[in-house]
Amino acid sequence: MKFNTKTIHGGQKPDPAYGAVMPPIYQTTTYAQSTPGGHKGYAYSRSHNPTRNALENALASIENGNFGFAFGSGLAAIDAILKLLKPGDEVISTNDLYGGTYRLFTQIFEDFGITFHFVGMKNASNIENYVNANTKLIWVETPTNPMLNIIDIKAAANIAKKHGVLLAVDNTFATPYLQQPLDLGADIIMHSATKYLGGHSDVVMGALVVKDKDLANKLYFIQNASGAICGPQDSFLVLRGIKTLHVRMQRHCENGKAIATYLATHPKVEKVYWPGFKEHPNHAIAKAQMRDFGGMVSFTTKGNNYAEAIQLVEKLKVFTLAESLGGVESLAGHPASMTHASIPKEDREKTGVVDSLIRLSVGIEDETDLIADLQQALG
Ligand code: P1T
Repeated sequence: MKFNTKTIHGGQKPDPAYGAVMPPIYQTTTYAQSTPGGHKGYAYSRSHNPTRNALENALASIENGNFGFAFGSGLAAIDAILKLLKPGDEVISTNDLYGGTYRLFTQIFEDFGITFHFVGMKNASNIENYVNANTKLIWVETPTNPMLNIIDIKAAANIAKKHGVLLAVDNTFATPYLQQPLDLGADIIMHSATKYLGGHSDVVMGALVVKDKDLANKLYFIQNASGAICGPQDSFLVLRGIKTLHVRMQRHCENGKAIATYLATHPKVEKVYWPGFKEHPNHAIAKAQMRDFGGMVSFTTKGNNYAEAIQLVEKLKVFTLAESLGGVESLAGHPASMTHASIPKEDREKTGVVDSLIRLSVGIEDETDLIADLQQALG
C-alpha cells in the first residue's frame, strides 16, 4: 500500500459492532466480563481501548512499523522510552532539540542516575566519539527544533547497530510523509502527535512506533504500568487528522518553500534556516532521506536585537504568536523566550538559538497572505 492510501486505510477496518467506517469513541473505562477474565480482549482502558488501538494500528502502518503506542503527550512518550534505561546508563542526544525534551533529560532523568551527552550531530560520525560500554540510547531529532539541522539517520543507525544500542528518532517535524526512520535503521520513532499528525491544534498527544516485538512488549509494559495513555476522544481526533496528513504536508511544504525563499531576499533578514536551500549544511542528506523539506522555517534578523524580534512577532496578524507547530494555521514563535527558555542562554546560543531567532510553523493558508503578513511585520 502506498503512503497516501495508508494514511486513510492503514491498519484500519470497519468497527465490528455496526460496520462504522470511523471507530466509535469508546468512552468507557471498563468492559463487562462473563466470568473473571472472560472478556472480548478489553478489560480496562488504561491497558486497551478500541479507539486508541485503532489509532495505534494506524500509527504503526504509516511509519512502516509493527507496533504503535499512543500517550497523553509527546513528552509522556519520550518518558516511556527513557524508562527502558537503568541508573548508570548513558544517552547520546543531539545538542539541538526541543527545550522540553532537554528539560526532561536533564531535570528528571539525570536525577535517576542516567547520563546525557549533548553532542553536535551535523556530522553523524561524531556520535561514535561518545559511545562507551554504558551507552544504551542514541537520541536523534531531525529536522531539529528550532534550527532545522538535519541528522543522517542511516549513519546514526549504523553506529547504533555496531555498538548494540537503541536509536530513537523524534520524527515530529518531518512526519512519515517526509521520512520513515524505521526504514533507515532506527529502532524507535517518537512523535509529538500534537503537531502534524493531529494537524489541527486541538489535541496534545505522543506516539511511539517500533518494529521489534521484544521492544514493543517492553514499551507496552511501561505504557500500561506507568499509565500515561491518551483518551478515546483524542485518539479519534488524531486518527482523523492522520487521514489528511499527506494532503496537508504537501501544502505545508509548498508554503514553507515560498516563505523561506521570500525571507532569504528580505534586506532585514540575516539568515534563514530551511533544509531545502542548497546552502544548508546538510541539504544533500535532507534530499536523500526526506521526500520534501517541510513547513518549518526559522530566521534571524540583522542586529540580533531581542526587543526587535519580540516587536516583529507581535506585529504579525495572519501568523499567530503561539507555542506549538504543525497545525493548519500558521504560527510564529520566539524560541529564546518561549519553547527553548528552559535551556540556559549560553547553551542555546551555542546551537544558534539567539535573541533574534524567530520560528515559523507555516500553515496551509494562501501563501500570498502569509508573505504579505511577514512583509508588513518586517516593514
Ligand atoms: O508538547 P508535547 O506533545 O509533549 O511534545 C513535546 C515535543 C517533542 N518533540 C518535539 C520535536 C517537539 O517539538 C515537542 C513539542 N514542541 C513544542 C510545543 C514547540 O512549540 O516546539
